[in-house]
Amino acid sequence: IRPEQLKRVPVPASIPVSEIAGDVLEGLSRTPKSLPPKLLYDAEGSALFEQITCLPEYYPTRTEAAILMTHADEICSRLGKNVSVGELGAGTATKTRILLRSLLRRQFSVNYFPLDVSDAALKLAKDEVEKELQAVNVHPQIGDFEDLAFLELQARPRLVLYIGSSIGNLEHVDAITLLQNVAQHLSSGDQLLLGVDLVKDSGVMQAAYNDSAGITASFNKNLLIRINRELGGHFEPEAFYHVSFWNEAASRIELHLESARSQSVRVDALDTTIRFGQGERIHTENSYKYTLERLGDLLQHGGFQLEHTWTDPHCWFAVSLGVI
Ligand code: AVJ
Repeated sequence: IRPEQLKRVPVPASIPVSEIAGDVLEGLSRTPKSLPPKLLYDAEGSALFEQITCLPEYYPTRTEAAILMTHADEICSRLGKNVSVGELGAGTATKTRILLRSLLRRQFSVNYFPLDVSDAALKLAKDEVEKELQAVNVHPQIGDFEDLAFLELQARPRLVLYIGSSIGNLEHVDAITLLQNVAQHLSSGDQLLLGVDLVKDSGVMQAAYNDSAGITASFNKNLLIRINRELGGHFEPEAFYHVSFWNEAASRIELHLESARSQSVRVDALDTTIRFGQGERIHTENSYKYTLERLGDLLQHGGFQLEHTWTDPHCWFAVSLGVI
C-alpha cells in the first residue's frame, strides 16, 4: 500500500463533528492542555501514520511484522478451529494480511471485522484484503473502542486482534478496562492476540518519534490542521513545535505541540478563543512501552489467561496470545 493512495479517498468526517467539538473544547480548556490521540487519525493523519510505519527510525511496525511472519503458522495452530477475526484499530490491515494468509491454510474462509475510526483506512483495508484473499469476507466497522458490540455478531470461536501497540496510547487503568470490555463481549475459549512495544534503549525509542524526515512532526501538527478544517480553527501550524521525549518514570513516549510564542487562537465552531503562553504545550499522545512482566499482568487483569508470547531477537516488541 502506498501512503499517497489514502489521501485520494474522499471521505466524510468519520466521527460526528459535534463529538470532535466536545473533545477539543474539553481538552484545550484543561490545564495542562491535551487532545485525545484518536483525533490524530483523520484521512490525512492515517496517511501520515502509514508513512511513519515505513520510516527507518520507526522500528515497531517492521519488528511486529517480522514476528508475525516468523510465527504466523505457530500462532494459527494455537487458534480455535474456524475462527472469525475481529480487529481493534485495524488501520489498513497490512500486517493482518500476514495472519489471514496463514489462517486460510487451516480454514476454508474467514469472516473479518476490522474496526477503525478512519473511514479511508477501512476502505483501503477492505479493498486490499479482498483483492489478495478472496476467501476473506471483510465487514468494516467504523467506530472507536466504545463500539465493541460488533464482536457479538461474530461467529464463535472468535479471535480479536489488537496489534500494532495501539494499546500503548492508553493509561494502564484504561488499557485494563478496555480488555475487560472486550472480554465482556466474548465467550469462553475466544482468544485475543495483543501486540505491544517493549521498553528498550531510550535513544532507539526517541528516534522513532522524532524522525529526521519530519513525518512524525507533520503527523502531530495535522491535528491543528484538522481542527482548522472541521471546526473553523485559526491555528498556524508553524507557530507550534513538535516535541517528543521518553518519560522514564511513566514508561512512555510523550508527544506534545509546543507554542512557539504567546498567542491566541480562535476556533469558530467552538465560539471560543484559546490562549497559549510561550512554551505552553498541548499533550497529544502517549505511547506506553511494556515489560514482559507488565504485559502478562495487563492480560491477566484484563480477564485473559496468557497462552504464549512471541518476541523478536532484540526483544523490542511482543505479541501475546490470551484466552478467556
Ligand atoms: C499507533 C499508537 C501504535 O504509539 O507508536 C507513531 C502512534 N505516534 N508515531 C505509536 C504514533 C507517533 C503509534 N500507535
